[in-house]
Order: sequence, then C-alpha cells, then structure tokens
Amino acid sequence: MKTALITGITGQDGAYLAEFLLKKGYEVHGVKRRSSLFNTDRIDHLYHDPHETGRKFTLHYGDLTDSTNLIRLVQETQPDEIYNLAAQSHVKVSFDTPEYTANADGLGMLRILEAVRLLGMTDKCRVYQASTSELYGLVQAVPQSETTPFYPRSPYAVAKMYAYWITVNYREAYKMYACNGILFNHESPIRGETFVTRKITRAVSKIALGLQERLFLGNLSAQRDWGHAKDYVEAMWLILQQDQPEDYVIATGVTTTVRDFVRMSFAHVGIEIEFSGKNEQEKGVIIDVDEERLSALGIDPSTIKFGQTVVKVDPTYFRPTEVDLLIGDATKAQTKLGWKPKYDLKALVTDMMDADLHLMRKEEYLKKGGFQTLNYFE
Ligand code: NDP
Ligand code: GDR
Repeated sequence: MKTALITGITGQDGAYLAEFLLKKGYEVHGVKRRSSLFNTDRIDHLYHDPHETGRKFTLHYGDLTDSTNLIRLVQETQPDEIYNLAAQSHVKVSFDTPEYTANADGLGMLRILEAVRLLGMTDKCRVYQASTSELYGLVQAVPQSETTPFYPRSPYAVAKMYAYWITVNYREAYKMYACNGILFNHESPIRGETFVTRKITRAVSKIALGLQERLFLGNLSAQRDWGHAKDYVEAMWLILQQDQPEDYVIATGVTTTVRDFVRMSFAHVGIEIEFSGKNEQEKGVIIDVDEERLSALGIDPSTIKFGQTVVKVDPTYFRPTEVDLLIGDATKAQTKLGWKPKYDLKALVTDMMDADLHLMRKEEYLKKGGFQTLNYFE
C-alpha cells in the first residue's frame, strides 16, 4: 500500500484527489489549517471507520509557511508521494496579500522539497507541484504548451513561477522525482464560491428560483480553458507514476469567454439572455424563456421576467493586470500519460448547475417555510 501526503486537502482538488487515491488503496494523510470555523466540509464524507472499510485517512494540522511543521509531517508520515496543492489560490486576492501569497505559494514548495531532502528521502518520495496556466499570463502564443514562455501577471502567478522553477531545480540538482502539472482552470460543484464559474452557477440558480435579482461580474471577455477537477486529479496521479519525472500541461484545448459561460448556465435552466453595451456599461437581459424546461426542473416560470437585467458589470472585480486568453495544448499528456478529459464544458456546466440548483432549493424551501435564522447578536 502506498502512502500519500496531500497539502491543501480541504480545497477543491485536495478533496477529489483524496477520494481518488483512497479508491486506489492508498493510505492518505492530509494537511489542514487551523480555522475558527469548520473547514473540512469537502472531505467529511471520507471519514469512515478504518476497521470497517480498511481505508486509511488521517488529517494533520499544518501550514505551508511553517517549515518545522512540514519537516515533522514528512518524517512522521513517510510518504511515497507528496501532492503540494496548498496555496492562497485566488488571483485577485493575491494583489491584496502579495507577500503572504509569495510565502505560501512560492516558498511553500521550497519547504517541502527541503523537508524531503533533509530527511534523506529523495529516492523514496515523489513530489507533485500544483503549477498553473496563470504562468503564461500575458499572451505570448496560443495554444500554450510546455514550451511556451511564461509572463506572469499577478503576485499569485509570480509566486507560482518560483515554485515551478524550484521544482525543476531540485529535480536537476538532487535527482529528485519532482514534477509540475501545469493545470489550466478546472472547476466542479465544490469549486470555491468566489471563483467565477461557481459564482455564476450559484447566482443563476438563485435567480431562476427567484431568490436573487442579479449577478455582478468583472471582465466578461476573459477567455479560459475550463475542465472538470475530477479529470484533472487523475492527471496529477499519472504524472507521478511515470519512469521519468517531467512537467505536463493539463487542459481541454477549448477556450470560452466568461460571457459565454454565463449564457450556458442560464441556458441550462431554459433562460436565454442577451448582452449589450460595452465595458463597464455591459449588461445581460432576459430575452426568452423556455417554460417547458423550467417546469421540467420544477421551477415556477412566473418568477422569471422578460427584460429583467440579470447581469451587470462591477469594476471592483477587475484586476490591475488581467490574463486575457488561456487555451492549453495537452498533447504531451495525451501521448505520454494517456490522459484524456471525460467532461467537456457542457457536461461541466450541467454538473455544476444541477448541484447548485439542488443547494439553492434548500434555501428556497426554508424561505417559503418561513424559517428564520436566529440573530445571536440582539
Ligand atoms: P482551493 O483554494 O480550493 O484550495 C486551496 C487549499 O490550500 C485549501 O485546502 C486551503 O486551506 C489550503 N491552504 C491555503 N493556504 C495554505 C497555507 N498557508 N498552508 C496550508 N494550506 C493552505 O484551490 P484548488 O483546490 O482549486 O487548487 C489546488 C491547487 O492547484 C492550488 O495550489 C492552486 O493554486 C492550484 N491550481 C488550481 C487550478 C484550478 O483551476 N483550480 C489550476 C491550476 C493550479 P483552507 O481550506 O483552510 O483555506
Ligand atoms: P483565475 O480564476 O483567475 O483564472 O484563477 P477566476 O475564476 O477567479 O477568474 C477567471 C476569469 O474570470 C474573470 N472574472 C471574474 N473572476 C472572479 N473571480 N469573479 C468575478 O466576479 C469575475 N468576473 C470576471 C477574471 O477576471 C478572470 O479573467 C483560477 C484559480 O483557480 C487559480 O488558482 C488557478 O491557478 C487558475 O485558475 C488556473
């Protein structure tokens, strides 16, 4: 039985990867941060009585900014594979917390590599770094592959650039099995609520159910290569199973604007919207409603109003420097790893919309039932 140590286990990818590795029979150790609120929602379902299932899943407190903690955890868990998924992963937030982002996202990987090296585990332990398509930043060429030059456009991307190169350097200097997965955007029903896809599917679900009037977004013209997180964690694992340690781009090869992602999400519930206006004045208005589709979903069509403005631009969400266009070329992963995504964008939108509609129905049910949340502060 192999042992894996996952940092960022409470995040989207950490949760899917933990589930994936447990199914493969791994013993999984995860690093979680201390928080004043419960932060294990995404992995709570993985707790099972090990006597009944034979599964091994253990959480440890830790932080990527604490090197002695990381050394101890690597020593105690003796992993065959480390997946470094922990990061302050929000690009816009990295402009507000640049130094912390550099520390966690950049130096964090150095601390892990050093822990493995100092403990004399370079022959035993393979290390995966969660690198990102944000490294490409300002468009140099498309589609972006392993050989496309980097031009990072945020403190997040600059920090990740350090982590990328320190991984390459430790591989070359110490013959470590250390690899970068350069993953393009990947989403899911458990995507963080402030990333654009999840923000959209949550809001569209609420609008359809009459729980919210409109959605405010930033740059609608940004183009992203969106895949499903379930497909992408499989690629992480494949990257660590090869004879030689190498870096791989993981992407679908299809790019879409934020605007079209909004359209597709509304279309899922039978609502057609049209965008008009430019830049900060742009807005999305309902122009058609498929009542049959709404009814089939159990939604009361009378909550939807023709001509209702459901999307507006709020410049607060603009970034000081933006990444305009990402489209990945995953030929190397397809050829060498045999990796191919199972989800296309439509299947991804369907998965996310179904999940968020389900979630928002709970809210609708409580609201209609007159349920009031207690106010603890009165
Ligand atoms: P999430 O933001 O969902 O999860 C990030 C995880 O890192 C959380 O578990 C978080 O803990 C943890 N974390 C944050 N800071 C620290 C720290 N200082 N020490 C320890 N743990 C920390 O990200 P994703 O799951 O979406 O992404 C996983 C990784 O892949 C990240 O490194 C991200 O930058 C990278 N990536 C993601 C892509 C994507 O499209 N999703 C694409 C390319 C790369 P907590 O729950 O307590 O906040
Ligand atoms: P990104 O993801 O920055 O690509 O980083 P995000 O979903 O935050 O933004 C994608 C694009 O949408 C535009 N946008 C908005 N973004 C957010 N969050 N909120 C809005 O209201 C909004 N309106 C428009 C953004 O400007 C951007 O162009 C994600 C993260 O998971 C990183 O950790 C990862 O490395 C990259 O994907 C690949």
